[in-house]
Order: sequence, then C-alpha cells, then structure tokens
Amino acid sequence: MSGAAEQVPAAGTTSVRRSRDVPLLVERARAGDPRAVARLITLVENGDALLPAIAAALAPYAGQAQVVGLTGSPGVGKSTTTNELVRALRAQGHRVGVLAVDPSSPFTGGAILGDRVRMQDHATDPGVYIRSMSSRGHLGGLAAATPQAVRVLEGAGCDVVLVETVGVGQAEVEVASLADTTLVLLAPGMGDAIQAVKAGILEIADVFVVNKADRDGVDATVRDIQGMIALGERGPGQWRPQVVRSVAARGEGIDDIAAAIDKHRGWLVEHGELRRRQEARAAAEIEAIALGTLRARIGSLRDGTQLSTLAAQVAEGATDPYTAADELLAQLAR
Ligand SMILES: Nc1nc2c(ncn2[C@@H]2O[C@H](COP(=O)(O)OP(=O)(O)OP(=O)(O)O)[C@@H](O)[C@H]2O)c(=O)[nH]1
Ligand SMILES: [Mg+2]
Repeated sequence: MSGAAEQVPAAGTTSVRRSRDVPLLVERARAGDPRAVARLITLVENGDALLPAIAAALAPYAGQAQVVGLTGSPGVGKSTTTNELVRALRAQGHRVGVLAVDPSSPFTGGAILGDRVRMQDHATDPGVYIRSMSSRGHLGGLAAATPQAVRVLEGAGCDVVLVETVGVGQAEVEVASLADTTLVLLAPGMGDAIQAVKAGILEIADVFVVNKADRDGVDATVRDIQGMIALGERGPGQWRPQVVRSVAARGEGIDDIAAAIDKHRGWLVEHGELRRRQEARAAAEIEAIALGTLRARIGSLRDGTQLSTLAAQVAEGATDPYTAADELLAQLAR
C-alpha cells in the first residue's frame, strides 16, 4: 500500500480493501463485490477486533449455503477435485465459494500456491470466490475462524461453499466437522485407509472418494474402505458412507461425487440431521469463543496479582489447584 492511498482513501477499490466500515463491507459483499468479500475474510482470519460486529452483521444469512468439506492426505487430489466440482456446480448455475484451509502452517505456504494454480480456471468467474486461509492471528485458530469465513461467503450469496483442508491431524477433523457433508479423499497405495482410521477421519466421512483411480491398487483401496464401513455399527435410518472412484486430473467421476453429495444432502434434510448438525456446530462455536475469551482474560491476569497469589498458595500447599481454579473463575465472573 502506498502512503498516498493511506492518507487519501479514495472511493472504490482502495476504500473497500482497507475499510473498517462493517455495514458498508457487508452491503458490498451482498452485492457481490469480491473485494468486500476478501476484506471481510481477512478481518476474520486476523481475528480483528471487528469480528463480533462482522458476526452480528452476517447472522441473518447463516445456514443458507450448503457446506461441503474435502479432506485427505497431502497431494491426494483435493484441489484438483475441488476445481472440477466448482466446474460442475457452476454448470448447474450455483454460486460457489471455496476456502482452502491449511491448519498445519501459520503462514501461507507452497501448498496454497499450488491450490491457486490448480483453481485458476475459475479466477475470472464472478460466480466463484476462492480464498486460502492460514491460522495467522485468530484466537481460536482455524477451527474458530473457518465458520466465520463460511458465513462471509454465505452472506455473499454462495449457494455452495467448498472447504479444502489438508488431512494431517486433529485440526482438519475440527474444520471438516463444520461441513454439512464431508468428503474424505484417498488414493491407491498410500496406506490412506489405515491412516484415516488412526486420525479419526473415518467417523467424519460421509463420502469416500478414491481418487487417482487411474493408478494400480484402486480395487484394493475400495475394498479396504468398504470393509471398514461394514465394520462400523449403524442403526436403521443412519447414513452409510458412500464410496466413489475418481480421476480428478481428467475430470472423471466428478458427476458421481456430485451425485453422492446430493444424496447425502437429501438424507440430511429428510432426517432432520441438517438442523442438528448446524446446531452442533453453533454450540461448538459458542464454546470456542467463550473459552477463547476466558483464556484471554486469564492470560491478562498472569502478571496481575490474582493468578500469582493463587499460584503461590498452591505452590506452598495453602490451597489445592481445584479450589484455586474455582476462585479464579469466580474472580473472572465478577
Ligand atoms: N494420476 C492422477 N493424478 C492426479 C489425480 N488427481 C490429481 N492428481 C495430481 O496429484 C497432484 C496433487 O493434486 P492436488 O489436487 O494439488 O492435491 P491436494 O490434495 O490438493 O494437495 P495438497 O493441497 O498439497 O494437500 C497434482 O499433480 C495433480 O495433477 C488423478 O486422479 N490421477
Ligand atoms: Mg490442495
């Protein structure tokens, strides 16, 4: 940014890109201005002090988009699949938002750059927003920032929001759990099926996509997954994860993936599960925000007398840590 732009925020581009006027930004985002969408997501990602105001302004648009999560090991083909799904959804006339989330790195890295390259087919399409996110400044990390970013895209009129996360640990399970429908991508011969069980990914998968089906071992991978699904206990009326094959790099199997997503969507609606998931997500979000606030307050006490006094008492055996924690919470509430 130039100094001149800083001093003279002219109308148009500059003012939207730097604006802190939440009602204006939300109004522009509603009207489909991609700069306003980008600005709002940046504020969300950075955990800006405007976050509560942004959340309040976006609240009326909650739950309007279908949120689809894609997760899986690095390089399994998430971005390629996302790119193809965007194409299919655009052909159906949907407005589409894409969030590429990297929970493993606090900085935007090479993988994200790759995403940009692979998704640039849609770079000039006004019906598509594509955005990468890292866990830069947000208090609760990406798990807390991502739902708000989804709301921004919902507010901007996206019918479908695709959230790509690298499957490397607990973080992506959290991020994936914000989706209505979660796709877990696997590839033949990567030992992915076993890793999926270990990482707890199996429980979150609504659809398994065996990508790179042009490679050897695809039948064995499909068998492994179907075996695991068969082992899972499922009551009547419960969703049975679908298994779909694809060669995303050639655009093959994308219609099958889209059909599996639709089928799951139908099941969610039919069983009242959509609302249940939305409420569970809201509960997790409220809890995360409350805990974040609490942690920040306790942090601010650290140099103060209350926590150090209690700590000294516990250290010398004058009181126990549970009693001290109760006392601390009581002080915070006051
Ligand atoms: N053979 C084959 N290669 C594929 C297929 N789909 C994607 N690839 C290739 O696999 C590589 C990784 O694809 P990406 O879509 O970037 O994978 P990703 O899961 O998004 O990767 P990260 O975001 O880095 O975790 C690229 O070189 C793709 O061209 C496929 O169906 N078959
Ligand atoms: Mg990717």
